[in-house]
Amino acid sequence: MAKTFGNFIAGEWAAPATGEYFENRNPARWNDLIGRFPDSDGRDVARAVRSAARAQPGWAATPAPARGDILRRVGDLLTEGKEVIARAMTREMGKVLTETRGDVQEGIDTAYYAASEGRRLFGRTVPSELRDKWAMSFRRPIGVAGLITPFNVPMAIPTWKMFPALVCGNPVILKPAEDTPHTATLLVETLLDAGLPAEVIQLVHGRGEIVGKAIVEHPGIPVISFTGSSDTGALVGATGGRMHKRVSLEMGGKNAQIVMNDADLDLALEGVLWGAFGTTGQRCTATSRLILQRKIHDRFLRMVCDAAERLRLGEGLDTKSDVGPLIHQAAREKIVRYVEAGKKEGASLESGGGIPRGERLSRGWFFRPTVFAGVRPGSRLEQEEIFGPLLSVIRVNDLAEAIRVNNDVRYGLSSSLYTSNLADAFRAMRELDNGITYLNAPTIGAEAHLPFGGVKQTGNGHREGGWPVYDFFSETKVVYVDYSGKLQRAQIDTEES
Ligand code: UN1
Repeated sequence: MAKTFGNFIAGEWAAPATGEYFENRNPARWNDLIGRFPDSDGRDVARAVRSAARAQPGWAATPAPARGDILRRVGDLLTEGKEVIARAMTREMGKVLTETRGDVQEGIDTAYYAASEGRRLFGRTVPSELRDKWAMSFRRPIGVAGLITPFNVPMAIPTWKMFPALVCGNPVILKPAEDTPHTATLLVETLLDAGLPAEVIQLVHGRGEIVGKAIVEHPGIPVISFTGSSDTGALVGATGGRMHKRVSLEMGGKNAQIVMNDADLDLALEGVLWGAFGTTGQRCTATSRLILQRKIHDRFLRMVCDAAERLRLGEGLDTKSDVGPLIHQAAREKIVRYVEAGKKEGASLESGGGIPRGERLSRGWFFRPTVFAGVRPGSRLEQEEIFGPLLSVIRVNDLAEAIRVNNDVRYGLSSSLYTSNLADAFRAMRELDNGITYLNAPTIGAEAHLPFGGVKQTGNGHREGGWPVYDFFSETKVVYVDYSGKLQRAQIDTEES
């Protein structure tokens, strides 16, 4: 009998108001039921907000270094539990164990960064333009933070949002993806074990269109951080705008790896395999376009296809597997539809393109690593975020054309350029229209202590990770202290001056 899990609201594990649950199954093996999780609704969100609001004054009054100390313990506990959490994550999400270990490691890195930030959270002191007057800024918490996170990086992405929000003094409500509720549960248990006051964290499981929507629309949640599709992000942003909320949106990508004639092709090959087929292509940073300069096009395409065919599909817990399944049936059906669209658009299917045969993989949502060549700039395959193991290859004449193709999409998360020409590298750094550019490295691999995010319809100007996220989760307060003993008027000319 599979376990029934609860929400974590008002300091205890609780059944949802609906009394309904949804099943969480292993995407590599449908008959493996992990557990039943709450199919919550707005009533659970409302209770969570009331509880978090109760916790807020006490948490805000806790010195930031002490808040950071709790996160250091979280980092220690995640380190101890890394293998157990990684295995649970692979079981519910599907990606291979090396990747789920990396996902937990990114949470650990984020915890230690946040812990040390508890001893910084810098404000500024600057000179006043007037005599005997002091001017400074410092940070205050905002209030209850609503965090809505996706399935593909089920530990790191919640920690990117949650740990800075907590260090800045805000209680949090987490709504994890309905595909990865178990990893979120393990994260919340870890925070509680580390000594976080219980009502400072609330976990509400359920569907985006019900629980996510209720969080976005609740007037008691002034700050929202969302990672997901650009379409849903637009709805979150619209509601946030109407309700004067602060909203951080991390959305789609259509990332390209560019390979120039002078590149180290073996290195570029390793990069594209990891970028395109790691996490089965289900990353916002996944390489979904490969832009090749004319002279190396045919040779490199062959190298990619040969290597893609050798990748071994399988359950993520099996150490021989390179590529796990897609997250669910609908995700796989979407890839099937894109393969059809690609063929209709006249692109040439060079490798993969179908569901693997054979008993071993028959109970999971597997799809073969797929490569299309001759993909036309502007076509659907070239423009739309696919979120699966499908790589579109485009041929170009020179760097200027490669940059144009890279930039000519609605998204702008990451890009990668393989070249040995220093001048080209610097030109591309400036002109590639993305939040992150990698030189001689794949489109994935962001580190926790640098800003993460993209331009255009990938984001709305905020960044996660690194230092800017601490600004997102705090209000800046400015204080002027006038100790001159007289009225001094800024900007007003006086007779003496
Ligand atoms: C995502 O693509 O959804 O850069 C986040 C990376 C990871 C984070 C990925 N550190 O690939």
